[in-house]
Amino acid sequence: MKFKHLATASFCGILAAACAGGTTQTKEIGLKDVVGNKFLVGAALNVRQSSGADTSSLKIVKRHFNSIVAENCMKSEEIQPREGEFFFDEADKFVNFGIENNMSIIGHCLIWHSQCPDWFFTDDKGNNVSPEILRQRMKTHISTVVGRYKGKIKGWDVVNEAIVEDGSYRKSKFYEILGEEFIPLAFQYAHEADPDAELYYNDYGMNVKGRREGVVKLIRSLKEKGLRIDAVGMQGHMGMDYPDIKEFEESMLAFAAEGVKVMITEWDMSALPTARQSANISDTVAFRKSLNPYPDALPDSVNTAWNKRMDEFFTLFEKHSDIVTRVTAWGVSDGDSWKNDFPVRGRKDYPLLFDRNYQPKDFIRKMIEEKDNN
Ligand code: 9MR
Repeated sequence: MKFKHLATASFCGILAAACAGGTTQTKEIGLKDVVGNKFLVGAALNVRQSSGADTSSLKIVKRHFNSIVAENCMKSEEIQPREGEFFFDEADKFVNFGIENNMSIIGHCLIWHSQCPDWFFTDDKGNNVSPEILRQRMKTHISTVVGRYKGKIKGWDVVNEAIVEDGSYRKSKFYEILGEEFIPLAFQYAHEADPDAELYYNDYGMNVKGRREGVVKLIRSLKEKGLRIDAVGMQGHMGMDYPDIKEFEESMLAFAAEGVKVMITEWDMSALPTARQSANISDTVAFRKSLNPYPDALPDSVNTAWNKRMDEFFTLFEKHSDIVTRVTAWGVSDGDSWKNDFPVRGRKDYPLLFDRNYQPKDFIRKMIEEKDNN
């Protein structure tokens, strides 16, 4: 076999493997090789990526990640925009990409107050439907979507963002019509549709004490009802001054103590001034120049501080690799991130593991170089 040099990136990270015939084949080291089997490392894909159009991003995805989640194409407004009209084209491409590349595929998300079309909750006259009708609509939605990808999706974010900071239930339409019952029902329907799929509860701001306690109560109540819940997804939408790493760790341990695994989902860290600590997309703040201080490039001092803080969190995830089963970035490279428009529209942010030139950030590059030197 001829010497095969696959590296194209501008930093080292080549894993040499001796072949049986005495020749050498090389493989680019990725983040997934650094992490090994401690936990899965994933990225959220947008539709340009899962359809194959964005080839620069896909090089990164194939090299560094062994898990993917759909950033948008499986949300209810995308997949069932009108009652009974399912649109699976983009979700099919996403799932096929994962299968072709032998990745653990995560479904996001089945029941969420946001990006859920109005028809879900209303009748012909625009009034709220009865609990019975909403139950039926949830069941049809969940069993159709989960059923279509049965055996292909490793796990589903069954319910997203249903508990608020004081630990109480978000006053969503699901809650208004069904009360607390909508969560166990969603888990039950998902399990019936694919008994082998893992099932997760996913939320942001999970370091906050009230929400932590609310989620712990929720896990207990699902388990008391005999329902399956495999893990809690702790969305990792972070900033330079939040969350407190100790509080974040406390929540990780609190969830694990209830007998579920922990997944760091939706990981990104804004390098910009914090305008608001929320991942709820209606919580926006008006643009001000002072909130967009680095429109050209990130100053070295901020870049260093950002990498240090990301590294501290990654070290925390590795420290708890007995309970952490997946760490997923919310996007591939900075140019794609939702953070460029949230909570303030039109900022230039630097929140992901790869920069706008598809190069790994320093803390990732260092981990790869260390692995390469060993
Ligand atoms: O990143 C997603 C963005 O492209 C969408 O416009 C937005 C609304 O659907 O959702 C973003 O992803 C959210 C995720 O689905 C749930 N947690 C918060 C994320 C950021 O809003």
